[in-house]
Amino acid sequence: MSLLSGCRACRSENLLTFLPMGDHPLAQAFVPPERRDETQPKFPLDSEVCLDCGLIQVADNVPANYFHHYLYVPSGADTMHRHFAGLADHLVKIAAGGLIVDIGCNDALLLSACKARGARTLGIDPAANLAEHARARGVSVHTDYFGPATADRVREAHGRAAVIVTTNTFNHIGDLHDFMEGVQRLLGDDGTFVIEVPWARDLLDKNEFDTIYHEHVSEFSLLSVEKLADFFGLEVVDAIKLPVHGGSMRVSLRRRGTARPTAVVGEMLRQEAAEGMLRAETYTAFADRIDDIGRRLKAMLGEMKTQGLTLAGYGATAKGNTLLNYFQIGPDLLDFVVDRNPLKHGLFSPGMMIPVVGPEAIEGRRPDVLLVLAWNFFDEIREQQSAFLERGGRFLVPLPEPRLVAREPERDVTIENA
Ligand code: JHZ
Ligand code: ZN
Repeated sequence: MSLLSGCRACRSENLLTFLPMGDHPLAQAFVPPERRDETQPKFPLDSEVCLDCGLIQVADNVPANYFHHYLYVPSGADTMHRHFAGLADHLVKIAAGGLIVDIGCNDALLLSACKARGARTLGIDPAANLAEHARARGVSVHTDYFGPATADRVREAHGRAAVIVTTNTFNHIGDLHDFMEGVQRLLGDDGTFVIEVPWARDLLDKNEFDTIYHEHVSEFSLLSVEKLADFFGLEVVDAIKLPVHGGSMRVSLRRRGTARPTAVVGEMLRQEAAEGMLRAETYTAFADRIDDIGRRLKAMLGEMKTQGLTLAGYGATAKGNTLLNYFQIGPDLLDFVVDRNPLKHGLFSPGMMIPVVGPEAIEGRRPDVLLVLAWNFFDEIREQQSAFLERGGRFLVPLPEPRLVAREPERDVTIENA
């Protein structure tokens, strides 16, 4: 049974439910101590895929005002500072003095980099708390959800955009057609719309099921972006694969006929179809792999616990909460989860109710093993935590396959069967 009436991108009804994960709390609904005993609302998290365009999606259950106050900022990771500096170089070049609008600008990490390079910028984001951070960086933000009405208001006040960019936001959008209608109204005739999102191909190849949650209602194939764009007279003119967030893509769209698509676009579209992104078996095999990983991971954690080791998590991530809740890894296994973001300290992880504390607990409470819930930043975390590794601590990286990482690289082991 499908909770969606049709594909969010291409409107097809050819949907397959392939990973029914059951009811989950919202992935970033971290719980303050005074609400510990309340029952948390849960919503079905049942992944479906459109077999006509390869868009992986879940029904949009997030309450309407959910994004008005937001806990996540990209600035917590050095990797993202470097990444957005590179993107800013590109955007400023193609904007050529015109307005750059970032939809879902968060704390303006990207736009402040654009501004520093001399660009005219405007952020749009519904999170009032984050707009304050953005303004502190000197970036103006229009605080609202994006859609045709917001697009008209912004266009009236600032004119049309040379570049509209949206990073890790397009996958949060429940009504993609409404959003695209807004883009079409705000984008200049010669403008470029740049989308950065996790790429569904990487999700499938690297078992990244945990990046599916109620905020991430879609995981895009390039095929799905192309089909969606077509409804609005836009076309994909370039696509670049990126390493961030477990594998993403940067897709550039323009009004049809205003630029010739690069060869990469056709090649990537062909590959997606040829490599099974429109075949049911690809998704059922993926779901089987995930369940198998869950069994092995839990067995490993249980075994280490029996040995008397202290276990904790690294990264109070949204994706971590999908993984913890789906695999039922709770405070009986992990004593606490550390995270650098102070907004999350003192709270409990949604569902599993594991306490979140600052990274200093790694030295203070000396866990033996850290389950890496921010596996997308593992290189950065590993570098930072050299003292933990030096004293014999080990990381357990859950995906693509559960793997223990110790100080000497040769002691990395992939557990085939726990
Ligand atoms: P990170 C969020 O997902 C939510 P999450 C959201 N839906 C989205 O789209 C993606 O981001 C982009 C911490 N950290 O980026 C900081 C350390 O503590 O994987 C963050 O809280 N130490 C908007 O939550 C978390 O890990 C470190 O050294 O899954 C990483 O969160 C580093 C590098 C990070 O996103
Ligand atoms: Zn579709």
